[in-house]
Amino acid sequence: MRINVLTIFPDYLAGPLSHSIPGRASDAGLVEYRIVDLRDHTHDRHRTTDDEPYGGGAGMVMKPEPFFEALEALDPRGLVVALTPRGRPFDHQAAVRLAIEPVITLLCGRYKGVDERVAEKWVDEEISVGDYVLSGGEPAALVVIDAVVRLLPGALGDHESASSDSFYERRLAPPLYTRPAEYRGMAVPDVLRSGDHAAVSRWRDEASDRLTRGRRPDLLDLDAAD
Ligand code: J9N
Repeated sequence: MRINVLTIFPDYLAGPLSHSIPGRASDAGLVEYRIVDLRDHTHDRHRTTDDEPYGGGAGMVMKPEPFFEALEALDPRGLVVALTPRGRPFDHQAAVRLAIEPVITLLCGRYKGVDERVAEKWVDEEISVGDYVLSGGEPAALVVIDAVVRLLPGALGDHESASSDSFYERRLAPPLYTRPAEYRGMAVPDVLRSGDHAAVSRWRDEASDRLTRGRRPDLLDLDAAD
């Protein structure tokens, strides 16, 4: 898979994409990140990427030209996705949809926004990572990339599994324990140390159920599950 990212902060993305699962996946050749600096697609001395909004108001708006020219220079572009609070809420299902694309291009703007003509001409899909305001699309792009890349075949090690993650089957993952069996007076549930795999499986299932019903009953709503 190839993931292109258009941003005015290319350095912001480099660290996270070189670490953990996104970093290992790229080392293994499962994914290639191409980070495009929008300032490389400006023509003035100050490498200007924003300007005042027509109609007035506070804050600056990102100019269309750097996005247009950066996108025109990209081949292939694949599915073009803009990160924005007005987008469709990002979830596991959206990550699965993106993970089957051979190429995606993520557009990072700043909060006040991007000239609407960019969306009109180029954007296939708008995604929001949550109902809160970020200063720019970069952290949202990293969220999307991490969730997508861990779904690529071979991205997770032998001791990891996407199928036991929360949300894989619209339920929260059960609590986990490791050694020591007792720590500061707090014991690991006996059943997990019993060696009875069926009993362990039952306990985890019930714990998952209790957690999901208590904290995220919306996940159990069948209408929302398609
Ligand atoms: N969900 C979400 C996206 C954002 C952005 S995109 C660009 C700036 C801010 N905030 N919240």
